[in-house]
Amino acid sequence: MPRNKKAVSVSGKGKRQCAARLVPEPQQIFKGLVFFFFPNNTASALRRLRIQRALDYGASAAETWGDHVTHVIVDKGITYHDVTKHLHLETVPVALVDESYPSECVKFRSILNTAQVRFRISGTPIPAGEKDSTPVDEVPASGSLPIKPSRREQQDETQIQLSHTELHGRVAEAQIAEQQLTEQLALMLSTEEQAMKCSKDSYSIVESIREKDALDEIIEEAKAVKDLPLDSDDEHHTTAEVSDSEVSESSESHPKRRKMNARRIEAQATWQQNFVCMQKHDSKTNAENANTRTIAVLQQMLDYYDRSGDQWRTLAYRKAISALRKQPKKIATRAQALSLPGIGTRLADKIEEIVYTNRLRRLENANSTPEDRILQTFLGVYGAGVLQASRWLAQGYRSLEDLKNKAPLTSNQRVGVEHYHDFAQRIPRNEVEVHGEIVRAAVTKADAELQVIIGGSYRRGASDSGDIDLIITKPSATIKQIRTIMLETVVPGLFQQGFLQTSLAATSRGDGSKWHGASKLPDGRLWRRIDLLFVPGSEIGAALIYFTGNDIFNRSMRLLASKKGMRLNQRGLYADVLRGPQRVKLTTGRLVEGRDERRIFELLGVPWRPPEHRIC
Ligand code: DCP
Ligand code: CA
Repeated sequence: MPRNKKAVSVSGKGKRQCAARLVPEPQQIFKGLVFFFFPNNTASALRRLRIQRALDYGASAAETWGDHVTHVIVDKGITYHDVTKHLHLETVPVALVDESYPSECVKFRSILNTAQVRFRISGTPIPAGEKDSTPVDEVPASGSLPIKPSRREQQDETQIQLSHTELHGRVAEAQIAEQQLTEQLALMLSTEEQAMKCSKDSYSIVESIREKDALDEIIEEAKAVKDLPLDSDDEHHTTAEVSDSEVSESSESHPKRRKMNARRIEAQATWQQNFVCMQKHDSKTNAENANTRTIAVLQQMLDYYDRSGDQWRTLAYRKAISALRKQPKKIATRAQALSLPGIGTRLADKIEEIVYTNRLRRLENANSTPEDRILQTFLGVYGAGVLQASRWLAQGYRSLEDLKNKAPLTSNQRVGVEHYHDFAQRIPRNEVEVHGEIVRAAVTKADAELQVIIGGSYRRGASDSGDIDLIITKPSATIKQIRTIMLETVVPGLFQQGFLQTSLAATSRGDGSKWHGASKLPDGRLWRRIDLLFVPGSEIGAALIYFTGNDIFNRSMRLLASKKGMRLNQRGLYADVLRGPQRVKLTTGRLVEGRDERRIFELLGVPWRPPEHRIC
C-alpha cells in the first residue's frame, strides 16, 4: 500500500495520474518546491518516471505555468528558446535545469545549485562575468560535487584511470538504480494492459531509461578507458597476449603470421612497460625535478579535488603530476605540456599559467565562496564523505562548532569533529616510529613471535604520514589467532596504559582484519589516527604490497596481474581464475603466492621495487 498517497495530475497528451509514494518526511528534499516539467505530459515512460520520483521526494508538479512554479525541468534536446517560445516569455524567471537535476539532488539528498553548468540547457544566457571567471563546473558548488568531469574536460584533460572498487561501486549503484526504476515502472504500469506491455517491453523500456541515466554514462566512460591501469580483477585481456602454441606451431610455416606474431610479441613487451609499477618512482623523482614548483601547485589542486571526492579529476591530476615528474627538463609552455602523455589542453593551460605566474588562479578560486569553504571543512572530518558533508551543509550547519553542538553525530563523527585539528596534521616520521615502538613492545610482550611492520607512506620512506598503518603478523598464525590476541590482550593493554584513546568503528563491512582508532604519545598533545592490520603469515607478502602502496602503484600491479590471467589482492596472487560472460569471475583461482613479496613481483614479471620506489 502506498504511503501518504497524493494524487497529482499532469496535463497534456498522455495525461495520467501520478500517485506519489512519499518517502519519509526528513527525506522529502523537494518539499515546498513546484516543478514544471517540459514537455508537460507523461507520454514518455522516462519522463513519467522522473516526475514520479520528484513527487515521491516531496515536489509538486505544476499542471500549468504560473507564479507558483519554482523550477522548470527540461527534457534533453530542448533549448532555452523552445521553452521561452512555448511559455510566451522573454526570459525564464525561475530556475531552469535539465532533466538530470532532480535525480542528482536525490542522489546527494540535498537541493543542488541550479546554476551549475552540468544542469544548464542549451541556449541559456550565460550570466555576465562567468566567462572570465572560473567555470561553474570547475569547482564544486555548495552542497554539490560533480561525480565526473564534463565530457569536454574529460577528453581534454585526461586519460582516466578508474579503480576497481570505484567502478564496481558504480556498477552496483547502477544496478540498484535499475532495480528501483524497474520496480517503479512496474508500479506505474499498473493496469493489465500496461502490465502486459511492461512484460513485453520492459527490457527495452528499462534499457532506454538506463541509456539516459547518469550512472550509465559513467560506466560507459569507464569502459572507454578500460585499457588504462584499473584496479580491477575483471579487466579484459589485450590481444597482445600470444599463446605458446600460436607462436611455435605456425610461425615458421607462415611468414606473414610470423611477422604479425613478432609485432604482437613486441607490443606485449612494450605494453608492460607502460604500467607505472614497471618504472622506478621515488621521492627524488619529485624533489629534484625541474618541475617541482608546478607539481606542488598541481598537488594542492589534487588535494582539493581529493577532499571533494572528485576521483576523476584527482586521477587526472595525479597522472599529470606523474608525467611531469618523469621530465628531466622544465615544462613551461602549453605546447610542451600537451606533448606529454595524459595531459590535455586544460591541464596544459594550467601548467603554463603556473610557470609564468608562479601560481594557479584556479587554486585561489577553489575555496572562493563561504559555502565551498564550509564544505571543505566538513569534508575534513574523519569518516565524513561527500554525501555527509553536503548533507550537513544542506541542513544549515556552518561550522565545526555547529556540528559539535547541534548536529546528531555518530560516535565516529564526534571523534572526527572533536579531534579535527589533530587528525588534519601530518605525523613526523620519527613520531610514527615511536607509536610503532609502543605497539611493538605491547605486541611482543603478549606473544614473542608476533611482528609489527610499519606500512603505508612510512614504508615508502615518507618524511611524514597522514596516519599510522601497523601490520601485525606472525609466520605460523592464522588471522583468527592474531585477532584474538590483539583484541583481547594487546588493545585493552594499550588503552590501559593511556596510549590508545578511542576505537573507531569500521565504516564499511569489516572482515575483522583491522582495528581503527586513535593513539597519543605519553608526552604528546595530539591524537593520531592509527590502524592495526592483522595479517596471517601466509599472506604477508601480498599484504605488504597492498599496505605499502601507493594506491596508484597497487592499481597498476593489479591490472598487470589481470592482464596476465592472474589476480592480485591483499591476500595473494592467484592464477587460473575462471571467468564467465562479461568476464564475471566464476572462481577465485589458485593461490600461487601470498607469503613472499619479492616472489609476487617475480611472478608478475615486474622488476623488484623497494618500497621507496613505489611513489607513483
Ligand atoms: N590503499 C590502496 N587503495 C586505497 C587506499 C589505500 O591501495 N584506495 C593502500 C595503499 C596505501 C595504503 O593502503 O599506501 C595505506 O593507505 P593510506 O590511506 O594510509 O595511505 P598512505 O599511507 O599511502 O598515505 P598517508 O601518508 O596519507 O597515510
Ligand atoms: Ca597511512
